[in-house]
Formats: sequence, structure tokens, C-alpha cells
Amino acid sequence: MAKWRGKVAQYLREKRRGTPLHFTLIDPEKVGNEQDLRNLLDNIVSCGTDAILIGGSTAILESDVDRVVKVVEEFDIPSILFPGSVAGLSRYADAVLFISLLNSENPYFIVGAHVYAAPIIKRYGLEVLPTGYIIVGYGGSAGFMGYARPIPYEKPELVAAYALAAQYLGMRYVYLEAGSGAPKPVPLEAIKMCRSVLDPDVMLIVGGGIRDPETARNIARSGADIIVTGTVVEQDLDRACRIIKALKEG
Ligand code: 1GP
Repeated sequence: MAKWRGKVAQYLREKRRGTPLHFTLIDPEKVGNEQDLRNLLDNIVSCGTDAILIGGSTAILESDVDRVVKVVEEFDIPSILFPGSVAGLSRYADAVLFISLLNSENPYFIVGAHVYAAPIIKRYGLEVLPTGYIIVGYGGSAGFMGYARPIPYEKPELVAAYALAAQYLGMRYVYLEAGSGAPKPVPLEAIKMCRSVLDPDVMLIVGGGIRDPETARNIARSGADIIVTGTVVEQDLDRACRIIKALKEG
């Protein structure tokens, strides 16, 4: 029923007035059957995750995304699409991160896929969260598939310059991505510099390579509003719960 639709941005803003937020990333290519997914969601939602991001950089069919969104709908939590391509959309979701991969070498990923996607998003009536997506360091599949020119880990000022450019282009969310499974997350220095240049109402999302509570807490303390974890949720639910609890305890 997409009952959060039109209310997701407001929900995130209001919740952010409290503790930092946590998003759980579900890759439709990697989940097992529906019951496995239901069990995973049951656990992660009761641990206190704030929204479910659904997406992946490879091998996605809209029907797979639909299947995941339909299970998320059974829980009292927003479903937000995180599409790697036009096939990453679903008519059943609440919202979509409308991501421009700002440091791509290929205009298709900056504004190209978006032109195919926009009329579909309109037809589906999804809530749109305009997001500047910036790939740092490792990059993983997202970096490779998106023809990114990843910003070196030791150049935080370039990350901040991209983030500010995103804000000046009118984006309301800035997503710093080290890549799924990254050996190192986005450096704290880059997060701090982004936070210091961005308006407070621009939400800073950080993901990639976050595997333990201490790292997550330090990333939040450096100024991230939203922490995303994917791999750790797939591999070790207890640890994922400890990450969420650490964020909520501050
Ligand atoms: C989402 O890529 C992240 O931005 C997820 O990364 O799989 O390393 O948690 P992990």
C-alpha cells in the first residue's frame, strides 16, 4: 500500500532531530526466499533500523525489487529504492533515492538513466529524494558499473567540494559511498569536511565498509546523519544490531 509515500522526507527529518539514523540495504539479488527475508527484517526492524534501502549494482530485475518491497510492506518501516539502473524501480515502494553519480565519467550516470526513470517514477507516484552520490576510494561494484572516478581516500577536500556542488545543484541528500564491502569506509576527515560545508538541513548519508559499532559511531559523530550497512546485515545480524544500538546510544 506504500503507506509512507509522501511522508518519507518528513519522517527522516523528524527522526534525525533525535539520534543518527540507520538504513539497512537489501540487495534483491542476494536475499534468499521470502521467509528468509521476513526473518531478517523482523530482526533488523526490532533492533531499530529506520528504513530499508533496496538496490544493487548488478543483475536486478524490477520483479525482484517488487518481491522485496512487498515483504518490506509487512513491516512498519519505509521502503526506499536505491536503484543502480532503471530496472531498480518498483511501483510498490514508498520513495526513491534519485541519485546522480556526480563523479562518474559517463554522463549516463550523472543525468541519463534519470531521463528514462523520471516518467516511470511519475507514473508510479514514488516520493523522490534528490541525492548527490559521491564515490570515494574503493568504490566496489557501484564505482565500477557507474564509471566512477573515485576520489582518493586522502583527498577529503575534494569530497567536500563535490558535496557542496550537490547542495548548490539543489540536492537534499548527499551520499558518500566507499562501495559495498569496501576494505575501509569513507574517512572521518571527509565526513567532517562535508558536514562543515553543507547546510544543516542537507542529509549526509554514509555507506560502504562499515562493519562494527565503533566505526559506525565515529562516522555519526563526524557528522553523518544516516549510516547504511548492507554486507554486515547479510553476514552477521547480531553485529548489525550492535551497530544500530551503538548509533542510537550516541
Ligand atoms: C551502501 O554500499 C553500501 O552504500 C553498503 O556497503 O555492503 O559494505 O555495508 P556494505
